[in-house]
Amino acid sequence: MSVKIFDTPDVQDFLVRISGLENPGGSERAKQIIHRLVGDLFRLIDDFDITEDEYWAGINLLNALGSQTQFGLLSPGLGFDHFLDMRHDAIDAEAHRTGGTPRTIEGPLYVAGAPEADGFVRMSDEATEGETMWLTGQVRDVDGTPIKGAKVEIWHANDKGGYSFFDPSQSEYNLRRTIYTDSDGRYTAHSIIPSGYGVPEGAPTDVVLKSLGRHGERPAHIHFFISAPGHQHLTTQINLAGDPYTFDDFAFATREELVIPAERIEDVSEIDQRGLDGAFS
Ligand code: MBD
Ligand code: FE
Repeated sequence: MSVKIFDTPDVQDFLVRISGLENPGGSERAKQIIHRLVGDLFRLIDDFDITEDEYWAGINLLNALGSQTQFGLLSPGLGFDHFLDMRHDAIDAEAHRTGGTPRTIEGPLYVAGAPEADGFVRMSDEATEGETMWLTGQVRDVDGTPIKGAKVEIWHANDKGGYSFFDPSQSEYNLRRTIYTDSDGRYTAHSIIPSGYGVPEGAPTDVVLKSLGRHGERPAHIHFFISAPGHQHLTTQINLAGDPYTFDDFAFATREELVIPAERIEDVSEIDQRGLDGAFS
């Protein structure tokens, strides 16, 4: 049995009352957005003949997502974060702001207040297992001029794919640091190679992805915020090349230019020296 009531005057009048469109006070923008959002969902219920059981299962899923603070995880999984980046890219293109390292999504696991250092930092605590990774780079403006004192915030997972603050086995701020670039705009971090992240098995986000025949895996990646006075803030990531999920990221964050081949170096003493000098990139 299929009934369609959306286009009836009763439902249309009802929508106007729900969204307060004719009420004084409140926010015009909120009224219009709710009118559209609720209206689109009413129409969807009509068009797909959503049953009452399906509707209440949906409400229960939203409650589960909220109670486990997983909207921030479902959001990139459903492509909203990347869609907002695509809009941001288009806004920049229209304003002729081009060049530089591409942006990509922040994700839900940034934590403010990481320890700060100048030029060089060790990111991992003594208990952190994993293979040593040296991360080094140079912050330049779009013309290629190095920026001294730029703020480089870096955060990444451990070798099991867990992030400090979300993984209780790690100490506070493990694998999260802020580095200010040296006089050449360079920074160097000593850390460990991260593993990819996977959405927790059985979590509400996993339930949604499984219902779509999708997985919740991300390739190994390292997050960056780069900022300097007078410059646009950059949110980005790099991916370590060779991961099976590099171009199959559940969060759609991979961009070709951000896939970096790691270089294996055996002579540690030489690297320590080069790293501390900040003389390679
Ligand atoms: C992550 O580590 C992440 O970067 C994103 C976007 C989503 C989930 C976990
Ligand atoms: Fe991440």
